[in-house]
Amino acid sequence: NRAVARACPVTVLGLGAMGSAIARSFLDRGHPTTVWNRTAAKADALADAGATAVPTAADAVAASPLVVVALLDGTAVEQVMTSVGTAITGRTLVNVTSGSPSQARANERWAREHGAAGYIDGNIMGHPPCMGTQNILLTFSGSGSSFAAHEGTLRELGTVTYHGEDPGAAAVEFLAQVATSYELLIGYLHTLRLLRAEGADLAGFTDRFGASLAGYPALLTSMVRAVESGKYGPDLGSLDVQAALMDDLIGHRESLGVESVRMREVKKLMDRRIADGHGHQGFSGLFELLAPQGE
Ligand code: FVH
Repeated sequence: NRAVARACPVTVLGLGAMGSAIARSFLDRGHPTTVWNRTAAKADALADAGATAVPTAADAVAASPLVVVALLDGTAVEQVMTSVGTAITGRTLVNVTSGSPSQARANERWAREHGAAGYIDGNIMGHPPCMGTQNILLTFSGSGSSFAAHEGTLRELGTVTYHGEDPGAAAVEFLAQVATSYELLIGYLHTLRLLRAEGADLAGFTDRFGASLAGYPALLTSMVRAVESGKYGPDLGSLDVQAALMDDLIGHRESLGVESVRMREVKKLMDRRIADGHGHQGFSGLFELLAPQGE
């Protein structure tokens, strides 16, 4: 119930951009909030706003049943947790520091071995000033009972999805989301280079491309169906036709001196697939060439 969730005391370890925004959000919603940061001065503004700043991470953990960790990276989490030790006993540890699935699973083991009530791994997408709004996306996984106990409090931070008991699952989702964005955005930057070299209207193109993204969910759905079934229809046209188009795209980039390494890599994959006798299939079929080595 929200009244209970609002009253739950919370501790935030790490008061960088993200940790400060989280602590501020909890304070704004009436949670008794204890904070700790390696550089103590970063707690001053939050203390002025009503948080309790304490000198050690162990003191901070002892103060609340729910402990949120927002540090730079996995190494920082390891160092701070080592200093916390058994003070974590009986507390629920929510780590929203970005990291790998294996780090998340190791953190869960550490928390269990030190008597924590539960471990929840989290990842955040969004800008710290948006904390406490639906524009912040939080993915969590780990102890289901701990998540159920603190779901109300965690949902106050933004739009939450829970990915099950595997503590590594939230990191899998986060890394997949971020990687896909980077792949898309580097393609977009390449295109802006090309458009600038052509003297075209970059902003106008961006508006049109943005509008075309509305068609992507249907395309992605058809691609994932092809990948899951192993039946690769001619999604964007047959590879035979697409490969010829790729030659034009690469030639255009190179004629303008725009870097084309990644596009050449895609073309190589198409050529391999065609050479293997799959030229009638679509782009999705390249999935077959992206397996981890040895698979
Ligand atoms: N800020 C963002 O936009 C992104 C959004 C996506 C997710 N990330 C992840 O959130 C984690 C925290 O990021 P941050 O933006 O808060 O990072 P900083 O502002 O640089 O603050 C880092 C805090 O970590 C403390 N710290 C670093 N190393 C140690 C250590 N060895 N021992 C103890 N604390 C450590 C640092 O303390 P100090 O330098 O102030 O003393 C800050 O409190 C991160 O995983 C992002 O990937 C944010």
